Amino acid sequence: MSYPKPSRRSWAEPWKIKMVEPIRMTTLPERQKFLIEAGYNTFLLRSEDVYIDLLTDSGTSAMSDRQWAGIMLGDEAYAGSRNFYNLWEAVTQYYGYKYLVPTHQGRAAEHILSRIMIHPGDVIPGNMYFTTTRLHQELAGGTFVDVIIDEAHDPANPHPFKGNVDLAKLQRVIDRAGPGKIPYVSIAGTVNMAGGQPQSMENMCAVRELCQAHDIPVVLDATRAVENAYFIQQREPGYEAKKVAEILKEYCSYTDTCTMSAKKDTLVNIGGWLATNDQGLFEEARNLVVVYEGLHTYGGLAGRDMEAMARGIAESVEDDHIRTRIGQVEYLGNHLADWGIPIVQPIGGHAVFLDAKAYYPHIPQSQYPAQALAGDIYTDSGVRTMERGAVSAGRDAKTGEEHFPKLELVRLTIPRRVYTQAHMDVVAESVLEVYERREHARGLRMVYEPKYLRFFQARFERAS
Ligand code: P70
Repeated sequence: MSYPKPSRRSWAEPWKIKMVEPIRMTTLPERQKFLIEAGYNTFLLRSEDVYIDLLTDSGTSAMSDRQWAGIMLGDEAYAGSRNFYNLWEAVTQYYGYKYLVPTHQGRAAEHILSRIMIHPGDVIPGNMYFTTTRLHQELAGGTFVDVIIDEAHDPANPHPFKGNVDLAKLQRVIDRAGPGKIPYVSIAGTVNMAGGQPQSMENMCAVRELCQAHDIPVVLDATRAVENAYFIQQREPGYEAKKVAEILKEYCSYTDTCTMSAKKDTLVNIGGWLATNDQGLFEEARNLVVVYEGLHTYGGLAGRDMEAMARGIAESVEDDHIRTRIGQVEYLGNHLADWGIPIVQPIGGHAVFLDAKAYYPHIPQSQYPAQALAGDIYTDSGVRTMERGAVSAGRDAKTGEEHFPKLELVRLTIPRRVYTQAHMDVVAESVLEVYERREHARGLRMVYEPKYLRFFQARFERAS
């Protein structure tokens, strides 16, 4: 008897499970109560009341036995810890920067960088805003200007590199502001708020060239640069035979400095850094870190955290690891797309993004459809997701008007090495269930709005 040969599950995990953490399923009435108590904000739920936690991939990865072994080798000296030097070596080896200042997480590096480089009245162009990055730029007196390609704002556009900078837009910003008012160009790869979309190597090179012509430094948000490197390997001609590690190093070589939230790509629960090739910036950052974080050889971290990070960096650039990581995200995304559920295309590196405007077209953006959808998915199945739309976009720093971004999304973010294929199936079934009941969905109104990064702590009620 003949049968069709099944296609290979090429993303199967290059590891096996050594330890498990029980999770608990709740009942529907319990979840309805928990969501109201949390003010319809998934950030305010208790993790114990969550079944599958897709809030974020930040600090939620599973460490390897090698990393846990490194935890036992923590050198907890106040100054000059061995683990600091191991981390510095790993950052230089894999990302290529000469100098390293560790920080407790990404926003701490953004804070220090912004304080040093930005002066009141400065303009910082970048490939779409990120919440914490933009806030630190604004707190330092700068204004962020989005120069990403238009395709990035269209959830259905299948452009393979939706993280690319529109060079004409960047040139216009430079002409208008004058290069002297631009302390650096802020590049992220991948672009979180666009749906985890990558930037091509070609585009990065072109940005570099344009900046060099005007003597403007390029600063990379390297938080998910390994995932970006994988997409370059998969999609950009000339890179298919190169290792992800090689691509990562080339990508970073077109930048002067990077900030890093090591809680994502590098497979640790806490940590970050600022790395640079600019000795003057390094010395200033090393000095400022002692004001806000801790001594320059630990930056708010324990020695053991730095060791886990050094080891995580090496694991994170392995081709087998990254293929599995993104393969799992694509597995979930393709499942949903096959059922006709509106998601951002192409599927991103760290998450699948639901297009809440297409999901709930009857809910106006002023009633926060993505916030409502995240709540509805939690109520259905205990799966926790995150709003990435109007609530996250906040208000204009000058006018106080609410931003209503084109992208009104719910992010289903996949932690690394944590959940199984069966978990992905449960998530897909719940998203489908909520989609089938979409006509009955209702919007929300905000009843409490904090001043900074409101999405973390805002509270809502059902709109009448
Ligand atoms: C997420 C997390 C953090 C992050 C990032 C990029 C591209 C910098 C940072 C900051 C956590 C988060 C942060 C703000 C809003 C929602 C969620 N992203 N750059 O879940 O790093 O968190 O270490 O200070 O994605 O996407 P850190």
